[in-house]
Amino acid sequence: RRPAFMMGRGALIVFEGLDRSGKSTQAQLLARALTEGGKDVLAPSPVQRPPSDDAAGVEYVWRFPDRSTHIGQTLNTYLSSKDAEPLHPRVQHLLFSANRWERAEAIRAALVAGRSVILDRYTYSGIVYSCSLGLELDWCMPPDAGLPRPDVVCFLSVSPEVAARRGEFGLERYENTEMQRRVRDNFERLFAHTAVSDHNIHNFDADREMQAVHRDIVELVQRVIANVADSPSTSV
Ligand code: DGP
Ligand code: NA
Ligand code: NA
Repeated sequence: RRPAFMMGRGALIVFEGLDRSGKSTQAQLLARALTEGGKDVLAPSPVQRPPSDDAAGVEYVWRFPDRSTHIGQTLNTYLSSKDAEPLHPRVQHLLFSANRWERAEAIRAALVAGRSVILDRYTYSGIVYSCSLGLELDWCMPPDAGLPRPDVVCFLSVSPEVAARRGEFGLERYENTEMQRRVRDNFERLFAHTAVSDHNIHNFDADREMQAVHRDIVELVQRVIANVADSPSTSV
């Protein structure tokens, strides 16, 4: 590895998609591929841990919601328990956004240190799930304004048929066909919005087998990492 002062910044790589689109699997496969290829990454793994100086070659979870923080635990209780205290959609939205802000500085610090960061869900899920609960797109976007802007967004597109074959929905809130259909429509709406359409969003046909999807993602991300090295990190 080159010493940090000789390296350009890292890339912010975001995975988005419906529940059961394979985001977590692809994020982990990518992290492993980049790490083995000598790239310095902060990335998803089954265990959620904060970043540290010895992160090189080690896989980390950067999954939103990050359920390990105080706010994350509130969200976890709400998502996983049917008889949790009700949370108004606007309150939920601000908590999910705050949960991303809790990690903003650490993400930026990693990028500046030349380490790429892989995120399993980010602002796009945040906006889209909240819109699917009936909130207005233009109300949902401002709380995330100023968060580190992704260098690439990998959207894993899965058909309802294939998603259904991947097993029953879990027991969590929002894992039902009706909600997922709204979420899919709202991802389309958001990606067409002028504030977002120039983000580097790529669709991957995630109906294909895991390794085929993975190969396409690695090819794209390696180009992105090479290109961002000399450019400053910006904000959403
Ligand atoms: P996951 O841990 O990836 O299974 O995500 C948990 C659930 O929370 C999933 O159904 C998507 C939803 N979600 C993720 N981020 C947000 C957000 O910012 N706002 C809302 N309302 N829902 C979110
Ligand atoms: Na889920
Ligand atoms: Na996931």
